[in-house]
Amino acid sequence: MKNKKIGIHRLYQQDPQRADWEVFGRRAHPSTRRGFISGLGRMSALVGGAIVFHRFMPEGLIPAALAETASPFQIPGKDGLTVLNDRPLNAETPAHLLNDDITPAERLFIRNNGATPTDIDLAAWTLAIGGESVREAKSYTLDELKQRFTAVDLQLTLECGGNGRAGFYPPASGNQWTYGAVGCPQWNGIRLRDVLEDCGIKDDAVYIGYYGADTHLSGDPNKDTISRGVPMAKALEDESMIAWGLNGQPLPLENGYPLRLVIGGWPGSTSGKWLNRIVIRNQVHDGTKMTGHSYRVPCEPVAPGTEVPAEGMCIIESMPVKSLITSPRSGVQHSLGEKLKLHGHAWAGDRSVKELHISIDFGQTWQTATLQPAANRLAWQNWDHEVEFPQPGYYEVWARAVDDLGVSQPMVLPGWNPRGYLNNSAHRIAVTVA
Ligand SMILES: Nc1nc2c(c(=O)[nH]1)N[C@H]1C(S)=C(S)[C@@H](COP(=O)(O)O)O[C@H]1N2
Ligand SMILES: [Mo]
Repeated sequence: MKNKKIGIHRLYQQDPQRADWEVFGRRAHPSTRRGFISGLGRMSALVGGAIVFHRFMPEGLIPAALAETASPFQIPGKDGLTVLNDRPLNAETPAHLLNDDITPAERLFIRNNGATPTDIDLAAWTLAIGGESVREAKSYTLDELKQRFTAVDLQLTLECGGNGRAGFYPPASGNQWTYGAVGCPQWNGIRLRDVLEDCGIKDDAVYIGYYGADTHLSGDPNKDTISRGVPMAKALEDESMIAWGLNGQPLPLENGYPLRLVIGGWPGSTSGKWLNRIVIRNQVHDGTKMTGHSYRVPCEPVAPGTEVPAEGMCIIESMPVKSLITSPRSGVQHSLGEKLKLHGHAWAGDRSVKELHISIDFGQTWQTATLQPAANRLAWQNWDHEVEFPQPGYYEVWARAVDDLGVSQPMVLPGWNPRGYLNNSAHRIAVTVA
């Protein structure tokens, strides 16, 4: 059955008590049928303060703080994100709010497949390493991870495989991401490789898989939300991280607090959040959303709208070359005779970006922007440029990146695929010159 995604109001109309549990993890106390036994923290965070009289709050009541808006969630610690779905929570960042070279925590998108874990106990949190191909299964507390392994700080680009899905036609179901399911903060943690090698990797190891503490929307504790992974070669790269920090602060709750994987340059879905277990597999990991059509594209190009059997679908590995114009904001009014300063970022999965081209005449001519090297491998590269306009009127500024193997972003939609992944068509902004 298809996982149906509905908003908070519909959910409460259908079954208010169940909605309490699914949205907030809230359960009434069984003896009194009043008050909360769990979920209070989550509800308090969302309404913006402790609920003083929670003992008397009826079951199945949407808090007024959330009930009055169509998109009710004030996501704690986030600023300016566009909420695409509140169950599971999915929110993207408008391009102009991604202008920082290092993405601030409050501007990093959120892509959840299930319910965010509640009541996280840092002292009790462990990361278990297991699977068929581990020599010695081990478990580490957060303190042990911090003490035993070399600290690493890296800026790594995280982009959802479905970023840009909204552009596909025929449309693909799923979150209709436009441009903002991407960010490049600095991550603080350790190398995944160091932990895997501490346990020992058997010769037949092929893949790793992750598991996290988030829960399935059905409430069924036996179902995983998502459990994906990467081939050993990617897992063992210098930049593949287990992170507890983002820009020097603990990870935001919705971005995986207290521990996550960060696999730079690959679909965001490989960067497991709320990480509590890694398995070293002797076969391609077959966890939830590793198989079928999830995070896969047709192995051979297909005509738009084609139904592709599961056998014809291949796992997405490196993300393609892509760029954003983050300043100015689309729709800006500009004065004739003045130069317009442009700024943005470009990235290319496992590759680097070689050139960034700008057009103000719908692609007739292209100018070359100044492109900075990456802070480290797998971090996005910043670019700057200035343009002048010949006369008053409406213009579009287009940006197009080219990777180190000479592969360019397309202007139009790239290969259509059933789930709407990997749309890396060029970003453009509107400018009115007066
Ligand atoms: N445990 C867990 N890990 C997860 C997910 C999830 O739902 N649960 N979503 C994945 C997907 S599809 C993406 S794109 C990234 C998003 O990371 P972010 O929410 O920190 O931006 O996390 C990945 N890791
Ligand atoms: Mo994703």
